[in-house]
Amino acid sequence: MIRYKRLIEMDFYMSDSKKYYVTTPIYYVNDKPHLGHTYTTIACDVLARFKRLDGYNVKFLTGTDEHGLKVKQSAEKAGMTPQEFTDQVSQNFRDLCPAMNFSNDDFIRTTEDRHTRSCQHLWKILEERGEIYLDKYAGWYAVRDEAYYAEDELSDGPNGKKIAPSGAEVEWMEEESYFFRLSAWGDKLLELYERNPTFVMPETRMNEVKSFVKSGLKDLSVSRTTFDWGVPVPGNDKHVMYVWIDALTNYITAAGYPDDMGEYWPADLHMVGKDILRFHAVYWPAFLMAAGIEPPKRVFAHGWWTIEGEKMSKSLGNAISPYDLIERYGVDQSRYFLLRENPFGNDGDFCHAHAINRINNDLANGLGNLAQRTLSFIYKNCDGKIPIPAEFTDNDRSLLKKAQEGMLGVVRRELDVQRFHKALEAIWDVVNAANVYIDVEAPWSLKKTDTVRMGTVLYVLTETIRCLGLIVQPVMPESSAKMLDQLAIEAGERSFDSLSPSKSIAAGTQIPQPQGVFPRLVEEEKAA
Ligand code: ME8
Repeated sequence: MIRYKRLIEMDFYMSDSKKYYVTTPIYYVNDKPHLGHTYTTIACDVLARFKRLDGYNVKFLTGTDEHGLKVKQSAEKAGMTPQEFTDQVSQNFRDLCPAMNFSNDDFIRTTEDRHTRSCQHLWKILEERGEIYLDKYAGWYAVRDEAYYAEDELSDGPNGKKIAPSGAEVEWMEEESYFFRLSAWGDKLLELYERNPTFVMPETRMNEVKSFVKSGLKDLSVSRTTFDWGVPVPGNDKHVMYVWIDALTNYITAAGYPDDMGEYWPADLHMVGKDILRFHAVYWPAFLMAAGIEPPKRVFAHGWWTIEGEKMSKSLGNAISPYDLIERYGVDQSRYFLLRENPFGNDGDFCHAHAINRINNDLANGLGNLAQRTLSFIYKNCDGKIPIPAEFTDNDRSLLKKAQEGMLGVVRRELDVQRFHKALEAIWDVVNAANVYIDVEAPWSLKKTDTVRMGTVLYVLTETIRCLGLIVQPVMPESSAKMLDQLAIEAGERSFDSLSPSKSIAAGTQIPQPQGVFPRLVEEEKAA
C-alpha cells in the first residue's frame, strides 16, 4: 500500500512539470580537467542531485567544446589529427564524471552529428530571418581567446606585439565573414534583464552585463575562413562557424533541437565561470531570441580559484588536478570543501591547510563523530536496535523540529539562488546543535541512572542523523549512503519527502556494526 502511494506521488511529480535543466560550460579540449572545471561541475551536480531528491525531473548536461583554431593548433602540436586529438582529450573529461561522482544525464561533444545538425539548423533560421549577413571583417584577433578585440582595448606587449586585456597576443586578421546583427538586440536584451532580474546572478554581475549592453553592441562576426575545424556554414563551405555560436548551441542540441525540445527547454540554469559570462548573458539570449527560441532562465557566474595566492595556469604548472584532490581528501570531502569554503560567486584561494582544517572540523569531528558515537553507543548498549522513545522533552522537540522540518526549507531556498555555502551552513547548524545536545543530554551518564530517558535521547539523535544523512546526499553521495546504510534506511526511503516527522526512523530497527564514515586527516598539525 505504502509503495503504491509512493508511485503515485512520483508520477505526480513527474507530470507536474517540475523539471530542472542545468548545464556546465562545455570545456575546451586543449587542457586536462583541473580544479576550476571540476568546481563548476560539482556545483551543477549538487543542484541536479538535490532537485532529483526533491521530486524534479532533472536533466544535467556537461561535455566538451571541440572546434576552433586553438584546438586545431593543439592537435598539430601533439602530432595528431584534430579528431584523434579531441577523442583523446574529451575522454579525460568524460572519465572525470565517474571519478568525481557526477550524475550527468548526458555528455555532449560538439563534434557529434546531432550537434552539427542542430547548429546548421539554427544558422539557417537566423539567415532566413535576416539576422545573419555576409560582409568583410578586419581586426585584432586573439587565437587563445578565440575573440576579436577593439584597438582601444589593446596594450603593447614584448616584441612589439599587441596584447589583449586577457593577456593573450593578438594579430591583425582580415577575412570575409558572416555577421550576426547583435546591434539590433540591445533593447530586447535590456527588456529581458528587466523582466527577469535574476537572469544573471550574482547581482553585481547583472549590473556589469547591463552596462556592457547599454554601452552599445556591435554586430558579431560569426564565421571564419582561415581554418576548417568547425561546423560548416550551410550553403557556403568556405566558412566554418565561429566557435562560440557552435559552442553555445550545445545547450539546445542536448535538449533535442531542432526536433521537439520536449519539456527541458528553456534551461533553468547555465552555470559558468565569470570569464565567459558575456557570451552566455549577451550573445546567447540574443541568438535565441533572434531565432524565436526562448532564452534560458538564469546564467550564474561563479568566481575563480587561485592556488595558494597565485593564478592557476599551465605555465606556472600549479593547476590542481581533481585526481590529486581525490587522493588526498576523498571525493566527498573535496566536493564538500570546495562548496563550503568560499561564498559561491566570489573568487577564492585554494589552500591545502584550509582544506584539512575544514574537513577535519566539519566532517570528521562534526558530522562523522556525531554519527559514530551515537551508533556505536546503540550497537554496544542497546543490542544494536534503535531504542523506543518515551515522551519527548522541549529540548528533544527543538532538535527534531530543526532536523525534520526547518532544515530542508532553508537549504532549498539557498540552493535556488546558488548559495551553496549558506545551504551547508544551515545543515551544519543542525550538526552543531546535535553535538551540543549529545553533550548536554549525556546518554552515557543516563545509562547508569535512567535507561528509558537514555533510549529517548538516542532515538532523537538517530532521527537527527537520518535527516542529516538525507540532506547531505547531493553534496556527499557516497558518505551519506554509508550513513543511511548504517541506519538501515531503505533505498526507497531516501528522497526528501522522507524528511518529515511522519517518516521518522522506526524504533526497533536493527543496525549493523557502525564504521567511521569520515576519517580524520593526519596532516593537520603539519599543515596548520
Ligand atoms: O571557456 N576557477 O572552456 P574552458 C574556477 N569552451 N573556475 C574555473 C577556473 C578557475 N581557476 N578555470 C576554469 C570555455 N574554470 C568554453 C566554454 S560554453 C558554451 C563554452 C571553469 O575549458 C569555469 O567554469 O576554458 C570556466 O567558465 C570554465 O572552466 C572554462 O572552461
